[in-house]
Amino acid sequence: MNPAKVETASSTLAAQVEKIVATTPVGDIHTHLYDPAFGQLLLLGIDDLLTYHYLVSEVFLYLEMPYEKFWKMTKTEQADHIWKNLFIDNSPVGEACRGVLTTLQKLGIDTSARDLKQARKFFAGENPDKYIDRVMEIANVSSITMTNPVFDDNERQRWLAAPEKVGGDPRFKAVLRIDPLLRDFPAAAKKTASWNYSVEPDPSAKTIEEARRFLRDWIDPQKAIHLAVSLPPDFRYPAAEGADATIRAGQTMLEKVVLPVCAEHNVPFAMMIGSYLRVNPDLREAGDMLGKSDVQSVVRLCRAFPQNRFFVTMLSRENQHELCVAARKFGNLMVFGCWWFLNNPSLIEEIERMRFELLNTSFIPQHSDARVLDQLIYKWDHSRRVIGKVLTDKYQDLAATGWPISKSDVERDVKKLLAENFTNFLLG
Ligand code: FIX
Ligand code: ZN
Repeated sequence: MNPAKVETASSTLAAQVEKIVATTPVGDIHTHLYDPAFGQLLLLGIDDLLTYHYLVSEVFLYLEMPYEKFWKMTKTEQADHIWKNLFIDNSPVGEACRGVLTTLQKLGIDTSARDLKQARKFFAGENPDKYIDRVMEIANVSSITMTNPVFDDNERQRWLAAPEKVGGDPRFKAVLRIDPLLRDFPAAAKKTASWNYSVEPDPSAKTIEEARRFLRDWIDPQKAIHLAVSLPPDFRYPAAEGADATIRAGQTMLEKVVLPVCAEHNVPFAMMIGSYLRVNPDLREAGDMLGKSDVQSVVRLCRAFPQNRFFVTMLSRENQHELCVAARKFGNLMVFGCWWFLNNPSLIEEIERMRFELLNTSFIPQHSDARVLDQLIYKWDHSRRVIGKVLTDKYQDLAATGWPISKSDVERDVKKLLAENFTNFLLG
């Protein structure tokens, strides 16, 4: 039967694409959310939304306040302070501010009241488990991928204390996050040694074998769907001549431990490259920033490890074009997301246009990086609008060549972009 021919009049096509993008469930491939079994690690509600580290750094744009004075406030006091300075005394035009308002509005809270009373009343006594379903439904998110940093004691203890409880929620998928292993091996070696692995700061054959055992001991109980790391802009593969022992040890861990264990478990390795941590330590989690990274290091890894699959996102706008071209060269490289400081409509639009033009529909346009459950609502609403707009433009370019766009074409493409490119790449 002839697929229903979607009118290519731009308004009809745009409406069709917008609807399909809005109603296609998304698998969110990278968040910092937790299933309810992790207790207070799962953040939700207006005070967590307002004290999101993006807004913490932004509130200091307006007000010279001693950092310690802010950090001494309670979470509610911090939220009030941020609300007053970023929403009331100044228009909340920033993306993170806008996001709070989109979320409240979609939850049915009257933002025109411009006060927090109604919002606080709404969230009081929310049952996290039921609320997760509600947020996933509003955001149309079918699966939430967590970030599970095994070197973080708070998180690690929860896995060890109740392995049958945490990580068992089908709405959430676990990812084994291993930053210290590659960024600060001496510290990672000390910790793993304290956990009864014979791992020493100097990566001997024994250390390599024990570090592999350590990863194997976590991948399986976590049912980790892949391993992940964030790397600084100066990450290089191979390490530069004369690189210090820590950098060389990190490379050994990557080559001899992480990638072999990923390959044997047939799981991808996700590299998020470009974050300088705590450039302003007084801002704590809000104190990180970006730098331009080296795409050729990604190219060399994809070439040297054809048996591995790599999810890669980079934090610098300046890396995006080269990373797209790298993805054209390697089938084991999957580009994903508009990460962190790129998760703004103007940059999402630029990056997605570039990707459609260079990669067709063979990439993962976005992830939320949500740290607070309710953020799923705004992060996906805002991103779907831009992705839909760009995709419509691309279909209109096709229509102009006489190529008919059917509804089932659009449904097929959007399902790949929002879900199947991820799940298929996981399976290899
Ligand atoms: O390394 C990461 O996973 C980053 O996404 C986070 O560290 C960062 O704080 C963040 O949440 C950005 O959106
Ligand atoms: Zn993240």
